[in-house]
Amino acid sequence: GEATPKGPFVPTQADYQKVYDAIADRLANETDYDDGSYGPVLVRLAWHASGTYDKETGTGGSNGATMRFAPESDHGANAGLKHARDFLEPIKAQFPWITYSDLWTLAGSAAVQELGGPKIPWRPGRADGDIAACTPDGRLPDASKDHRHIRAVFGRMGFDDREMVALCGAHSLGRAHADRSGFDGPWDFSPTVFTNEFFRLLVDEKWNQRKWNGPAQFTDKGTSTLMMLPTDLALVKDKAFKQHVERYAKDSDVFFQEFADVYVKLLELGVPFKSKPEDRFVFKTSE
Ligand code: CCH
Repeated sequence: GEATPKGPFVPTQADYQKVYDAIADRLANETDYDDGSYGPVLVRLAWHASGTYDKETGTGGSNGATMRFAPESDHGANAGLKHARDFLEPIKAQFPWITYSDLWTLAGSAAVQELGGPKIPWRPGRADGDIAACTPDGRLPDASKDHRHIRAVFGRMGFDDREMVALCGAHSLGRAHADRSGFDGPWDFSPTVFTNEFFRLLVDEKWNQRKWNGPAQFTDKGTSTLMMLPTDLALVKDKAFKQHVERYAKDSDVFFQEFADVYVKLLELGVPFKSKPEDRFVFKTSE
C-alpha cells in the first residue's frame, strides 16, 4: 500500500516514561558521586531553573532552560549545577526530541520519586529559549538571610507561607559543598532518601553556630555532623513558618502530599501550557 506521510514526531506519555526510565537507570548506575546519587543535585537543578520566576513580569521560570548560557550558568546560586546538566546530556542525546526545559524538570520529578519521595505529576510543554531570556542575578534565595528574605523571594514567585516551608523540605536531600556555596555538610543522616527528617531535626535537635572559617551556619549539638543554613533556622524562628514545620515533622504523609503539590506548581511557573492540569502524567517509579 501507500506509505502514510509522516508528520512531526509527537511524543506520547509512553515516550516520556522512556525518558524517565533512562534517567532512573542512569541514577542507579552512576553511584560514584557525592553520597552515592545524582538525585539531589537534579532536584536542585529543576528548582533553580524554575525559581527565577517573577509573577509581576512573567519572566524566568523553567520555560527556556536559560541556565545553559552564561551569565545565568555563572550566577553564584547555580555553582555546581553543571554536574546535574552534564549528567543529563546522554539522556538528551538519546531523546533529542525533548527540550532541555522539559528534560530538566522531568529529571527533577524523577529524582524525587526515585529517592523515595511522593509521585510528582508532570507535563511537557516547555520550549528552550535563547541567551536573551537569561534572568538577572539575585532572583534565587540567599542562605545567609532571614525570614523576610524567604518571604520576599518566594512571594515574588507567588507562594504562600505554607508552600514556602513545604518546598524547603527538599533539604532532606543532598548536602552543601564548600566549593560551591561555601556552606558545608548534609541536613540529615539519609541525604539520598526523601523524608521529613529535615523538619524533625529542626524541631528536635539543638542547633549551635558552627565554629569555623566559613559562612555562618549551624550544627547539631548531638553529633556535630549535620548542618542547617541560616534560612533553614528562620523556618523555626518565625512563628507562622514554624507551625508548618511542626505539622510536617509530625506527619510524613502530610509533608509528602503538600510537597508534591507545591513542587509541581514550582516546576510549572510561567510555562505557557496548551494542556490542562488533568493531563499531567504520573510516571511509574522504577522497582
Ligand atoms: Fe536548597 N540549597 N535552598 N532548596 N537545595 C542548597 C542545596 C540544596 C537554599 C540554599 C541552598 C530550596 C530552598 C533553598 C535543594 C533543594 C531546594 C545549598 C547548598 C544551599 C546554599 C548548595 C551546594 O553547596 O551545593 C535556600 C537559601 C533556600 C530557600 O530559602 C528548595 C525550595 C529546594 C527544592 C524544592 C537540594 C536538593 C540541595 C542539595 C543539592 C546537592 O547537590 O546535594
